[in-house]
Amino acid sequence: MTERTLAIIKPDAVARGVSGKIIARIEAEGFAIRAMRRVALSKKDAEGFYAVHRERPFFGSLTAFMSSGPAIALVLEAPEAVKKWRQLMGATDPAKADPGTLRKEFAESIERNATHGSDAPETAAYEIGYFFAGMELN
Ligand code: FUP
Repeated sequence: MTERTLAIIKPDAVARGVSGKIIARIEAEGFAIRAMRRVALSKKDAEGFYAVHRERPFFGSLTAFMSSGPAIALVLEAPEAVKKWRQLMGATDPAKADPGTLRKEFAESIERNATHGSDAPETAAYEIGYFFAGMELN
């Protein structure tokens, strides 16, 4: 069944000028891009987005990084998009990511790891709503 997920090309990848390569890969792997926007998150925006992680030791550093420069938010559509996009991203820590995954190729560290993807369809619905209004998704 067709599904949607929220993807983010994070500030490290945008700053290094590899967002085009990542978008090309998204299309080559068969995702439909249903929405896409350059976003400049404030610290508060990043804290809201990562609220589930607020007790974690890396929360302050992660939200500072995510608000350090422009990112690109996308809504990707495909059968089993959540799982498929997480497979394409690879493991959170690039040192553990499989060859051929985006994080293996583009991530610098577990924090500056190039891309984000929702971890479940319910999370995807919430995260898509965090960035995009319904009218942008028709
Ligand atoms: P993922 O779903 O792969 O993005 O990973 P998590 O939800 O576990 O973590 C969310 C983000 O927190 C990661 F993308 C990067 C950051 N993070 C750290 O900076 N340090 C850690 O030890 C774990 C995660």
